[in-house]
Amino acid sequence: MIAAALPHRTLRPGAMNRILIGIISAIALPVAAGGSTLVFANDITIDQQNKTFVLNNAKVETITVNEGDTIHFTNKDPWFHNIFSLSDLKTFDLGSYPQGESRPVTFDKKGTVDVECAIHPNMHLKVTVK
Ligand SMILES: [Cu+2]
Repeated sequence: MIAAALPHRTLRPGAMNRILIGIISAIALPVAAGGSTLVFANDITIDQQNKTFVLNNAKVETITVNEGDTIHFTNKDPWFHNIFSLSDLKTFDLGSYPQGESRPVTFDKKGTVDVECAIHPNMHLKVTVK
């Protein structure tokens, strides 16, 4: 009777990493080949400054965001603002809050949302969610 000895194999340092990379590639490749696109939600800050909505230090009256994005409404004025919307797509009321405070709204459906301030009727921001 002949005992066939199996070759004794040990993994060299780094071999496990290569195996893991191979496994990860096998999972990731079909996704890439299928044309799927991973879209990550963005966080956007819109300031309330001089009783206007301000994006990157410039007055803004319309903005387009992606579905799932969150706008952080940050009060930079030395008085209160109360940001709200009565739009069917996204009805919200952030309440009154002072300078330095920020409150988030996530826009989770496609369409248009009119954002206003309950304290300053001239403040308007149209958010288009695509
Ligand atoms: Cu206001």
